[in-house]
Formats: sequence, C-alpha cells, structure tokens
Amino acid sequence: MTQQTELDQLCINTIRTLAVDAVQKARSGHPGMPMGTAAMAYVLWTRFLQHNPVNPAWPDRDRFVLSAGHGSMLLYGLLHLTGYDLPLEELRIFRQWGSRTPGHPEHGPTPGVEATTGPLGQGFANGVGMAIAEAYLAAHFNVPPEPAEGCPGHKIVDHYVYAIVSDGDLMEGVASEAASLAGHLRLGKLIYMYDDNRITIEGSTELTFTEDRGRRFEAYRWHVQHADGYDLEGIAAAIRAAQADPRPSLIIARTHIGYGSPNKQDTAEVHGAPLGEEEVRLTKENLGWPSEPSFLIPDQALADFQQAVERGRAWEAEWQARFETYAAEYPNLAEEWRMAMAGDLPAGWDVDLPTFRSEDGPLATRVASGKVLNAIASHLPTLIGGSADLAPSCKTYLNGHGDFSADNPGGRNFHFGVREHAMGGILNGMVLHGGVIPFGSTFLVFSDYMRPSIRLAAMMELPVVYVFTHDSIGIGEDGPTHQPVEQLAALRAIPHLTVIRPADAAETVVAWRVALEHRKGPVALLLTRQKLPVLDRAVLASADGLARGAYVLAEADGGRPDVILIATGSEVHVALAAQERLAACTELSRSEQGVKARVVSMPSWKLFERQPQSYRDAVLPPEVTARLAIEAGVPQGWYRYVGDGGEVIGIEGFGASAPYEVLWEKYGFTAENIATRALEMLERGET
Ligand SMILES: Cc1ncc(C[n+]2csc(CCOP(=O)(O)OP(=O)(O)O)c2C)c(N)n1
Repeated sequence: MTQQTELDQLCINTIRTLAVDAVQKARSGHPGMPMGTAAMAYVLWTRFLQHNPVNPAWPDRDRFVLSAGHGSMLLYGLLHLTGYDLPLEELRIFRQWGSRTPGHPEHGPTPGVEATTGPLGQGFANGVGMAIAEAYLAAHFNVPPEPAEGCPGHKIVDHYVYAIVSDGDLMEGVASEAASLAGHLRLGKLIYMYDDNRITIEGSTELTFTEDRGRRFEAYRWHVQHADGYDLEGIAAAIRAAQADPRPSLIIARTHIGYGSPNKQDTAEVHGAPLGEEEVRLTKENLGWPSEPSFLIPDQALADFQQAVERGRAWEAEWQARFETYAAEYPNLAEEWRMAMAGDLPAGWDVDLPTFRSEDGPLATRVASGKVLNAIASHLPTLIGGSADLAPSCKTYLNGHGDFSADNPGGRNFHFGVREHAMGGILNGMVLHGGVIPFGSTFLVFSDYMRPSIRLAAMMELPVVYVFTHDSIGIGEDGPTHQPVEQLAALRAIPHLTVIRPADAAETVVAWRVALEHRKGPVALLLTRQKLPVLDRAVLASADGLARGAYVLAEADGGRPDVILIATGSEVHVALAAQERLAACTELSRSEQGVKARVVSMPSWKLFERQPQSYRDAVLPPEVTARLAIEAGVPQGWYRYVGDGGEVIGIEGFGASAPYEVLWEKYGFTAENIATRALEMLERGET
C-alpha cells in the first residue's frame, strides 16, 4: 500500500466496515468484494466521478455501474457517504423487507443506482449501452466549434461511464459480446475497473479462468492497464490515462477479496456469507478500527465524502448555465433535448403512419413493421436501434439515417453483430442512460439468447422495443431450429413485458403506436416472415382494438355465439375462414344460420389483462364456454382463456423443415381443421 494519507485510510475503512457490519447484521450478503474494492472505488468516487448526489438524475452526470451487483454494500456505502438520499438507517436494514438496500442493487427504489445488477455480465453490457447513448446524443445535440465564426461550440452531453466489474462478469459470455462491440465502436468514454481478486464462489480462478485477461481485452481493441488496487495514486493515474485514451479502457486492479480479514482474506469464504462475529472483531482490529459501535462513520471521513454534495451542485450549476446559453442559441434543439430526456414523444411523431388496405394485397407483418419504422423515423430523431445481424430479414433498417459507428456516432442504425445477448443488455443501458428510444431485432427463436436482459428490462420497466420476426413454424424450410414454439409462452411469462402478435399490417401499425406510447416496461412485437392478407376492415372491426389486447374482430351472425375462436397473429385470418365454414354447417346448429362463431383477435394477453372485467367479459362472455384458441405455439397458458370446456390448436413438438404451406396443413392450422375441431367440441357439449 502506498501514498495513502490517514484520511484516505479512514474513508476507505469506513466503506469496508459499513459493508462488514451490514452483512453481519443481515446475516447474509457479500462482504468480501466491497472490502477488496473500497480503495479503488474511493479514488473513483471522490476524485473523478462527476455526479450530483442531491440530483441523481442530472442528465450529464458520469454514470457508475456496479456490475458485480453482489457487492451491493459497496454501492450503498458510497451513496450514503456521498450524500444521496439513503440514510444510515437504510444500511442498517440491508436486505430487509421494504428497505432501499435490497440484496442486489435495484434501479428505482434506491437513488443513485443506475442499473439493476446481480446477474453477472449484465451491468458490463449496460455500461456499453450507456456509452453508446452518450456518443449518439453528443453527436446529435452538441454543436461543434466554428473557429472561423468565433463560435466555441456547445457540449451539453459529455460524460464518462464507469463500472466495477469482477471475475464473474468477465467470464460471462454477454460481457465478451459487449466488450467486442465496445472495442469495435471505440467507445472511449467507457472506463471499467476490473476487481482482479482471483476468487469466485468455488475458489481460486485457477480452477476455471486462466486466460490472459489483459491480452484478451487488448485483442478486443481496448486500452488495458494494470494497477495495484491499493495504490491510490496509481489508480488515479490509470483513470486519467483511461480518460485520455480514445478506446474503451480496462483497468486491471489487483485486489484481495475480504481485504483486512485476518483469516478470510483471499478466500472464497468472504464471498456470500457474513464474516462471523469473531472475524468481524479481528478484522476491525486489524484495520485499526474500534469494534464498537457498529456502522461507525468517523466525522472526518463523512466530511470528506460529503464534499461530493457541494462539488455536485457546482458541476450541475455550471452545466445548467452552459445549457441555458445553448438553449438561447438553439431553442429547438434544447426543446428536443428536454423532451428526449423526459421520454416524451414529440407532437406529430405519428403523422406519417401508413394505412394498409386489403386491396393492396398480402403483406408480411415484418414488412409492415419496416414501413412503419421508416415512416416515423424522421419525426422521432431519438428512435435508434438495429439488429443482431438480421436487419434485412427483420426489416428494421432506418433508410437514410446512417449507421452508428466510431466515425459516425450520429448514425441511427446499429449493427450489433451476431450478439443477441449483448444487444439486450446494451438496449437496457441505452434506456437507462435516457434520451433515446431504442429498439433491437432478431428472429423470435433467438430471443432465448437475450432472455436474461429482457427479464431485467422488464424488472426495471424500461421501455425497450423488441422486434422479433419469423415468429412461428410459418418460416418454413429453415426447420425446427429456427421455428419458435415455446418462445411465445416464455415471453408472456415475463412480468411487465408486453408481448404483441399482430394479425395483419393494420394491427402492426397500432402495435407500434402502443409500443412507443408505452413508456413503462418493454414491448416485444412478434411478426411474421410470411405474407398475410390485410384484413378487410370495412367489414371487420377496426385494428385499433389491438390496443385493448383482444377484441371481437368478426361477430357471429345473429346474436349469441355458439363458439368463440380466439387467434393471434398469422392464425387470425385462418380463424376467419373457419368462421365462414362453420356458418355453412346448418346441420349441427339446426338453424339456418349454421354454427355461429365469433372470431376474437387476441394480439396481446398483457394488454387484455389490463382491461376492466366488463370489457373482458364482453369479448369473452363467461356463458360461452365453447372456445377454441388457435396459435402456432405451445398451448401452455391458453387454457386460462378457453377454460375447461375449451380447446387449443397449438404445437406440442418442435416444428419441421418443409414449405410453410405444408406445415400449416400438417399442424392443423387450416380453416377445415379449425371448423372440425369446433364442431367436435360443440357435439361433445351436446351429449
Ligand atoms: C449470471 C450469474 N451467475 C451466477 C451468479 C451467482 N454468483 C454471484 S457472485 C458469483 C461469482 C463471484 O465471483 P466474482 O465475480 O469474482 O466476485 P467476487 O468473488 O470477487 O466477489 C456467482 C457465481 C450470478 N450472480 N450471476
């Protein structure tokens, strides 16, 4: 240890002992990581991080992500000490019901927590997304200097993204994907400190993780430095060098997990368990710390940390003054900035939304979606996104809006490469940064590759839009590897994720409107590869019904229906054809009108569930128990809507490789089969 003043020591040990005491009191948690990283976190937070504890939402603050979220007490200690609204009392109730100090950092309840972290690797990718958003917004909103005209330029977006990442973070594939992209994009504002303590849960990293991490990141085209995690000047110098380098930076800081614990330092025992009362006493003694009281914060240390409040105020005030000059010169840009940061859609964003008519011929919903995206792109400059190498298939390219790259950070099309998981984590980071409305696309079957990030988007209620195309066996010849079957149910199972599977081009337009206006939580649009007829809305109900999740698309002729056909997406038009067939079956119904079938288009369970009971009962009257759901996916979940008396035409296996028309026939998604199944159901009901 070199060049630490007594005050530095005091401050660092305050962070350590707060973590030790909180974990001990909670009888659960991870003391080792905060003990090991307290020194480098102290340097970062007191000498570099430009933030305003009094206003954690100051838009141009540096971002800090604790990717190794299990070390949450490190972050809670720093937030409390630097003056965020996180009283010491909250640290005393670490991990308890209703506290703002949950086991892993959660974005939302705790001021200053930039991202929910815990699943390793996610925070790493989130930071990359934040740095991308910073670069895009800087390109879009900053005004470059014009020396000839004496204009010094304006930089209203100009900040760093820092993270502390761990062995576990670097082992996870998502971090590799994100690091590869970050290096390629030369995200120079990204500065990650790697807690190189060489311990994970099962023991030494010698067990599993022996590659040369530095050379690996150099190969990713990162700027890599090595530092002693306890040499404060060395850490500071490394951060300065990282700031100056145009590449993303990794500072590999050699640390010791459980630093200061005489019997547990450098062992996996300090991971995931309290030190134990005796070891707490010994650790404090070893650190020169009084054993009582617990949660001790020496006045001198607190005063040192609390300088962050005044510095933060000054930074924000200085930025605010600069912003006002900017706003005076560029009022339109300033207004656009305010709306973007508030997440509001500008007036008129939807003026060019296309209308699709049945006479224009059949259209895949992915194609309709591409047309919608391109119609709104010019009116919504903060709508940015792309694909995991499938833009030509997913139809998500924004024509004429350029590609985002190191040399063109104002480009709006993102080539995420074949990196679905990183795309998911990066999209989350972009929303967490604020100011942009991001979307990402891939085939529905590959949503599995990004599911952990989707889950976190849902948990954080981030408004990300996913465009998942090739949404069923309807993709045809590519076969079962590419045919999503369980993904529909699996996505619907994620709380706060709104899944929408539109039936035709007109519903796709409404789906995009819903997706963009839905600011709380992610939305997944499930779209077809194959062409679908554009339904004739002159005789059918308006596609606006999509916004309510399910609606009566075609009422049964002549009153109370005998049976309800409930379908989603590409199966809806087949259900309509089945309705006609049933109407021709006069024999069973013993009426001239034949069997009366109502067709319900049900693009979104989630939206439907938000409707009042009266509406839901109007669409699916409880007294009509003969219900048949038709969806080219696993039937799981549908029984909720069809009930005990109902049935589901779904897919129990994995699909097959064949032309889609053949598959449709073989799997029973034909008007004939639907009508037969409905009739059988009605006949059974009669006996
Ligand atoms: C995706 C994921 N897998 C597993 C875990 C469980 N887990 C928590 S911490 C950890 C490993 C800890 O090692 P490291 O990242 O080096 O942290 P340190 O031991 O330094 O605290 C694991 C496997 C997790 N949080 N996330």
